[in-house]
Amino acid sequence: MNFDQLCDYEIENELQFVEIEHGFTYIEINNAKAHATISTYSGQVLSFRPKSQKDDLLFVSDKAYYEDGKAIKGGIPVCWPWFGADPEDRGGPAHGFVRNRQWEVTGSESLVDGSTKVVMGMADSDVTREIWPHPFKLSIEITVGDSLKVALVTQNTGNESVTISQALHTYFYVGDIGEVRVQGLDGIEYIDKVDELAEKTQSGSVTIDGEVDRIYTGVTGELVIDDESLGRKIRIASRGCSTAVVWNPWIEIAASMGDLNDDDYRKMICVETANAGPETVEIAAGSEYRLEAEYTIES
Ligand code: TA6
Repeated sequence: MNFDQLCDYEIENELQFVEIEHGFTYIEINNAKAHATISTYSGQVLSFRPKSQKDDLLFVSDKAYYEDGKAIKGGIPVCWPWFGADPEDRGGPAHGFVRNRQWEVTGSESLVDGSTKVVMGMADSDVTREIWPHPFKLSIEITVGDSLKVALVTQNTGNESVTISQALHTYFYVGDIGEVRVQGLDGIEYIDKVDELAEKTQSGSVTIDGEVDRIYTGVTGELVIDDESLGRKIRIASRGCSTAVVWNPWIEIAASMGDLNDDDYRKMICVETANAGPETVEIAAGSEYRLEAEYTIES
């Protein structure tokens, strides 16, 4: 899809395409309610800021890689058709292969409530079937308004059922990680990836004072990131899943990552809407599956 073809999806004074120095194309949405930046490489929201807010919803690393085949560190990376390591041990990349490649724009729309919707997608090809031997259509619907809505829609276009795991691996911007509490997980069981996959139960809010990498299972309600340092709360309403992943790399892992500054661990937290860990999703031949998240900032 060349730049001229993309421009067919422009909406005057609302949705524009911008070519970026490193060869990527961004979708810039600016409507009466909010501003958002979305990368067509990786199908990834990089910025969302309601007009009423001074700070972005999302964290993006200053040292993020913008290179074909690499993931952009920050925003909302899409992990699909697996979360974590390749479950079939075929040597596929961590967190799947769609955050590392170009998506097509397939729709854009100005909605009656003043929001703007854009849709991107991809389908199986010789290249994807080498990594994951299944036919599919994948699309991401992004709606930018008072809230940010993201829906990841998997269509099984083959003749056999497929099993996937997936996540919206959202990096939220926080003022200072020491003043952040994740609410809504009290009493919920989790797998602790920094303690040999021990099964534990959350007591109270999640606070971060060391490396945290947890897969919470059986999550039913809304989650809230209460950030006292920015004086705001982020509400996360998810559908199509009962798993939430909470990740902060803390000091040593942040320092070891080439695409994070040493002190970035204080400025971010990942709270992920996922079908992951024990929760995988089987999609029957010819069916589709929706994983949805809506993010609202309150201050
Ligand atoms: O979602 C948490 C996690 O799987 C961590 O285990 C950590 O490996 C992280 O994601 C890596 O994310 P990245 O975007 O660096 O690939």
